[in-house]
Amino acid sequence: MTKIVTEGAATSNPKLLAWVDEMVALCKPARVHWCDGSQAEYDSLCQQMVEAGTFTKLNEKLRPNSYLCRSDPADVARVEDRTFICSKSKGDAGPTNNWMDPREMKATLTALYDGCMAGRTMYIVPFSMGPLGSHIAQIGVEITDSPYVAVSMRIMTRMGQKVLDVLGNREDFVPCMHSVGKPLAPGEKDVAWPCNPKNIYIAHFPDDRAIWSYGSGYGGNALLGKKCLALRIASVMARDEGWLAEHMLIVGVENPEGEKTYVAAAFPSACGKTNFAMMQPPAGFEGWKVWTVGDDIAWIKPGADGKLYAINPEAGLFGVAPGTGAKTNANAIAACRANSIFTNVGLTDDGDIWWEGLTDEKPKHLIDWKGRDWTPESGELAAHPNARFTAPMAQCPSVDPDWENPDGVPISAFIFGGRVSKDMPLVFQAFNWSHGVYLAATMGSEATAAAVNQAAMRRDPFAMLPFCGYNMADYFNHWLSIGRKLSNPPRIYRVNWFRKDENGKFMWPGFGDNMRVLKWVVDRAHGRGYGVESPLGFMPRHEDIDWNKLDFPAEKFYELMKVDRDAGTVEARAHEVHFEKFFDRLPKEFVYERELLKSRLWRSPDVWELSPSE
Ligand code: O2Y
Ligand code: MN
Repeated sequence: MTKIVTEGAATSNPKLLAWVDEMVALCKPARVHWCDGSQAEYDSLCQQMVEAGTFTKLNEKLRPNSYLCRSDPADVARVEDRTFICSKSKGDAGPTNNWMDPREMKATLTALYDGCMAGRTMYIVPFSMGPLGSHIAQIGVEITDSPYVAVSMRIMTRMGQKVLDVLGNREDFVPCMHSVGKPLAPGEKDVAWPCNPKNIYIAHFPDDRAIWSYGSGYGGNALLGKKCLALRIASVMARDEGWLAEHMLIVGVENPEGEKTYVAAAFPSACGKTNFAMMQPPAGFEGWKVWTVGDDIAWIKPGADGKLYAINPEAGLFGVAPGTGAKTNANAIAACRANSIFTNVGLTDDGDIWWEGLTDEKPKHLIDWKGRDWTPESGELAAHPNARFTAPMAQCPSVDPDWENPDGVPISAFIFGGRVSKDMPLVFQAFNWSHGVYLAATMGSEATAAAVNQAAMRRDPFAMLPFCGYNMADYFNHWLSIGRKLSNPPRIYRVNWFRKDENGKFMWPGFGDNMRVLKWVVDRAHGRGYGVESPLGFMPRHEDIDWNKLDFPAEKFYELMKVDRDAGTVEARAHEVHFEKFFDRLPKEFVYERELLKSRLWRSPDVWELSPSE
């Protein structure tokens, strides 16, 4: 056998070296490169991708050190139906995950990995999820044949030699195996975005704490630190070790007196999560500031003082580009002003990027995400709807000074929100922890903009449906048991920015005005604000919300907050259907929570309304 060239970062970790040797023998790459995480390495990999046609260097004046990337049009998003939780028993994966026997999955993937990197470079990417050396952080090592993955991991995680130094000879790293699944025959010309979209597997082995991915080079399928490690595998670690790995943003809300309150929030996709994470307070909230700790994932541990402390395990933003503009999210736009990668967006004639919603005025001409000429008259999208910007978190103007605090930030409130056009009030607070867990477990979003009917409601408990690495009923029980350990648990809230009036118009302005709701949330978390007991939870009266510089009459607010008894009862019955699939693993508390909800509704008027006299 010819000896292959190995270069880059160095380690003497026996377990890591043995695993890499094993994967080299299996995948048969032409070269092996250990990523050191340096700028020089990043620049050289980007240049290599420019030469391969994968990247286009953007105008250095307009978008310094940044690149456009076009993926294969068949490889543009996470593929949930090819995502597997391969726990020993099917029951441990639960009814909401695809399961395959781990031995069968390993046999299938070992056959696919055999020779899969022929003609390519194997990159060894050591990374830390969380600040280096933090007691909450975890180390992973991704083996990949994609330079796009290697450079993206440098933005999204702490990556390179410094991670190997912290790891030393420890054995507790998460092995993350990835291949685009497109070996090159001798002399075969490569394509710009190699992938194997008909044969994708994103496999998780919770019992081994390992990840094996094959066939896709895109996003969450390939950058294995994000959804695969930081959520699916970490949720299993968290269950076993008594902490929480959550699909949540983290913000610090600072009032004009300088008091800062940290809040974590979970929203399913298309509910404005990134905008909330980088919220700019509206007129009337001068002196208030919303700081960003994280926009997508939170790792949360109980502290010795009985409070919960959270870190953002990521170091970058992998945000949805379309719809993000200076008016909707100026902080995100500023974050990707330089040192960023833009995947599947439009390329303007002056060498910058554009997507729908970036500016009000469309460019007269550009090259679209498929590399074709585009004009506003084309009748096609310039950017793919799941086009992404990858940008360093540190470049976000609202980044919290404590975002890399290795001990995390103390969490005072959890917010859960879906997208519901009818019957779901703007905001209410759970009566207690177990009621809050029930609210989070039953949350959902409408699949379409159509009027609510239960069939159209996609339940997404805790916004974790695609990301929980084990049985979700066990996950609900885990949340209940965490609450029991806390002396001062965070308060829990449900929000809904998307209620519509009888003309189909949104009743709540959203965006920066969500600050008004956030202020009440924070006040309540400190035991200051007032809350009226409604059938659903504690609600603010009109006078409990700060309306400075917004004309929002009491009648309109009470319309936004009202509870329809029959609709609420239909919803409560739908919870029963939603939970049926979990059988006897479901927490008994949920049965009682549902019956309490029904009883509160039975005893309420047809339409329960707050009134100015309340
Ligand atoms: O399509 C992908 O691979 C990205 S999915 C994603 C990216 C950033 C944050 N959240 C998500 C998500 O699906 O929740
Ligand atoms: Mn997400």
